[in-house]
Amino acid sequence: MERTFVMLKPDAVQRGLVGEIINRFERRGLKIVALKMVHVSTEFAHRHYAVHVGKPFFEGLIKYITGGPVVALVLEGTNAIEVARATMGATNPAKAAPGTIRADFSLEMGRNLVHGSDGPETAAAEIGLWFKPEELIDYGRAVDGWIFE
Ligand code: IDP
Ligand code: MG
Repeated sequence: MERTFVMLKPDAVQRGLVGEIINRFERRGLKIVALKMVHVSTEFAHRHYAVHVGKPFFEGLIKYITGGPVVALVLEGTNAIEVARATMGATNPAKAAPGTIRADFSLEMGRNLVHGSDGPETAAAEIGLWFKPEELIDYGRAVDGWIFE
């Protein structure tokens, strides 16, 4: 069982796509173990996107992500990190496979709706950055036996 950090970016909130996007992760079988809305500061956005400091798109990315509230969540399930990213689609919506969130609802990299951790270390770091331990809820679902073998 694995956990990943997912963020619905400000465009997802503004465009009324929060339910649609969360629905896709839920239908996949991923379990929501944490969920909140946050309007992040520039300082916090720099910490979240620290790996991209200095890149040409960095300042635009910070403006984008601090431009309105986001919805942050932790998802749990088999191969959650890989599965969440596959459900999102490629970073560039033009290259994303049809049926993915980014392909179905977006056009540009700088407005690609959703973030997902890219590996186990990043997932642990991002979950720790965005959530206090007590905000992660351990619970079972009656249907778990029909999703997890
Ligand atoms: P990811 O979100 O698919 O992991 P990253 O390479 O980690 O992609 O980039 C973080 C975010 O920065 C992307 O989701 C996208 O919003 C933005 N971004 C990345 N590359 C570009 C670019 O070349 N132009 C504009 N925005 C970009
Ligand atoms: Mg990334």
